[in-house]
Amino acid sequence: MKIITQIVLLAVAVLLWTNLGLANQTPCFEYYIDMACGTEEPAFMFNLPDGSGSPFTEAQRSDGTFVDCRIYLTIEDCFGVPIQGFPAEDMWIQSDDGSMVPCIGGSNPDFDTDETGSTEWVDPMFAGGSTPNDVYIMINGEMLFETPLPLHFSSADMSGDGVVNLVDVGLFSNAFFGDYNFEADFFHDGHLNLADVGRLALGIGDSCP
Ligand SMILES: [Ca+2]
Ligand SMILES: [Ca+2]
Repeated sequence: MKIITQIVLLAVAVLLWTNLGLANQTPCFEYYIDMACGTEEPAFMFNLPDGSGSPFTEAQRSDGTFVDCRIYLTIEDCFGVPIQGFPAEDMWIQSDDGSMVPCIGGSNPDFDTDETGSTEWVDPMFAGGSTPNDVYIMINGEMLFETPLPLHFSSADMSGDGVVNLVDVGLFSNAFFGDYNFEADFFHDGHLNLADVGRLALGIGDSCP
């Protein structure tokens, strides 16, 4: 696995993992996150509710440059033994203010942790709403790290109701004309133009599964 840039983030957390029948114990887990694009610069992704938006490998910098921002998460116990089979459904990405609205399961990683204790976010999320603010990785409802991911999301489902329809076209129109608005910069290059309209057009009619 080629990891271009290593991060930084390491935490030790204690969870009750009832799936292992350990509800009366407190197994110790260590979590490691790597992001291929590093954490120094923000990156932006475009989501659609049907999962046809940007994969994490096609995030964009502020100037529109494409960048691979896939996320690797590894879980080990406190003896360094990989935790295999940790359910993808118990891990997700969440915005701190709820402004990014995933479909059910729409921001989980791509698979349960494998034999190395690892999973990845590569496939596009299924989501609406937008996140100029901070987003975090959650494990069983707990924030994994206090450091936010350097990722921001926009979506043609601007209303965040799980479908792209005329309501969103109206919201886009309001955001498109006037001062620059991050929420309408679907092809994220710092400008609102036909590339953004094109991404809206591609999304019209899409809905959560
Ligand atoms: Ca909508
Ligand atoms: Ca743009």
